Amino acid sequence: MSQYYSLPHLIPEWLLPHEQSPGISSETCLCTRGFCGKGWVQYMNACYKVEKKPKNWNEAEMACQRYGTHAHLASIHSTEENDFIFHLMGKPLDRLNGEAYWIGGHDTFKEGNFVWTDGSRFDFQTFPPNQPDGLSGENYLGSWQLVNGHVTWNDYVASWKFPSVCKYNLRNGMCCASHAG
Ligand SMILES: [Ca+2]
Ligand SMILES: [Ca+2]
Repeated sequence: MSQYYSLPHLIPEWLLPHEQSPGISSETCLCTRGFCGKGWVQYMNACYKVEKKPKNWNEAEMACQRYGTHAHLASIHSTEENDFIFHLMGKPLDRLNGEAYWIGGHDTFKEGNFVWTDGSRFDFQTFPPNQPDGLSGENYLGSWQLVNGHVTWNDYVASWKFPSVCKYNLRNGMCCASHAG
């Protein structure tokens, strides 16, 4: 990862002094904008795709991977990203009628130790009180439940059928390669 990608999201690109941003060329900057595939929506340096058709968690993850481009069920790393996806999914509010959606977190390797299927760090979480409750087989993260205005997650068994959200990161090499044909 270049230094560029580790910068706080809230700093607009044009505020970055060039002399302190080695590695940012006009080419890499171009490559981080507007290069999501058709049907994907860009937010920051990643692309997202809504999968409306309900699937179980494993099917949902495999469906994301079938898109190639290193796509997986979405990992989420900030409140802003979590809120973005909530709106992208169409604000599903009736969780009692299955209106949750799958994201890429699971704790199948070690109970209570959640990881993301895309391999990124599990550095953000937003669970309501009493979740994750780690009930038998509840090893897969879905969003949501609105608690005090926050979009929160729950651990579910994989067999629930929910819509899902795929994500892939825009990487310089990948988008420049596709740009070059
Ligand atoms: Ca668990
Ligand atoms: Ca649970």
